[in-house]
Amino acid sequence: MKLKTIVEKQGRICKITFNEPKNLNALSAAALNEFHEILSDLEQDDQIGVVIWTGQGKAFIAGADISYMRTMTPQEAAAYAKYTTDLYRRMEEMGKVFIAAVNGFALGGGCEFALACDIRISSSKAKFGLPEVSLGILPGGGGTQRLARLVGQGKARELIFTGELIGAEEAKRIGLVNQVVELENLEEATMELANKILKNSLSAVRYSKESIVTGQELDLPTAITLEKELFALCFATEDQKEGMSAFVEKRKPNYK
Ligand code: CO8
Repeated sequence: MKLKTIVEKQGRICKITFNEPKNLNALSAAALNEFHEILSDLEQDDQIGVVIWTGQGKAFIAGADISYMRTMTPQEAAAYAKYTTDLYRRMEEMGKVFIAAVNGFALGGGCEFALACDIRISSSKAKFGLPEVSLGILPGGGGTQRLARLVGQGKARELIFTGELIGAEEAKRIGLVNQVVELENLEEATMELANKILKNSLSAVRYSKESIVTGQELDLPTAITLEKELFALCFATEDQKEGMSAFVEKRKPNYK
């Protein structure tokens, strides 16, 4: 039974709502456990192609649980960071598209969570930031790495060194989020995006993600070689045959 989240599966979409609004959805150890369990379930579920994460109340995720971290030893902090970064890495490595529907505060580990998703759609009311240095720590959930990869070194350093929060429009301007909508339209906009993705071949989307995620960790020639191999693998799928036949026969593809 899930205590911290509401998990709703509908067709090929799974929506997960982090439901601890009282603590602004701070990442407690119990919540992290539950998120890992959800990912284990999703790994086994071939039906699901798109996963949407959102939060209940005024926060998406207000960060790691500060009360929990306060008395940690360096060894405990390392284990906590590993457990958290493993979770984010699992989302990157899974052959599904993860969308963060950022309803409110996405701070610290919450911003890092959104950064590990493939696409971010934000409510106009959301706020983003990595305020860790104001607490005497650094963004240990991948923030020092993923933020710079998304928005560039200069802006990432500014955000991390000042710890300042930015609004949704500024987040969009710097490329941290893909789209900003009013809060009441967040669900609709997210579903619209999910459905656009789901019209396509999910095996092709999965191979594209693998090429992008793995490729950005390689030098360019090696990444291009990987892309070529994955491109060739597409030709072993039913989806390639269906997609190209549908084009030639001037009909819509019917992907399995
Ligand atoms: N941890 C624990 N409790 C929190 C957190 C948090 N991150 N954020 C909010 N809460 C709690 C508050 O303590 C408060 O509890 P209570 O009602 O019992 O006093 C409740 O949520 C409501 O919060 P506020 O009253 O503060 O609400 P406001 O609207 O006044 O303020 C803010 C909203 C601005 C979001 C404010 O709550 C805030 O600044 N929160 C902390 C944000 C922050 O610093 N986040 C970064 C944490 S550090 C981190 O994430 C490190 C990640 C490292 C990677 C993970 C691997 C370890």
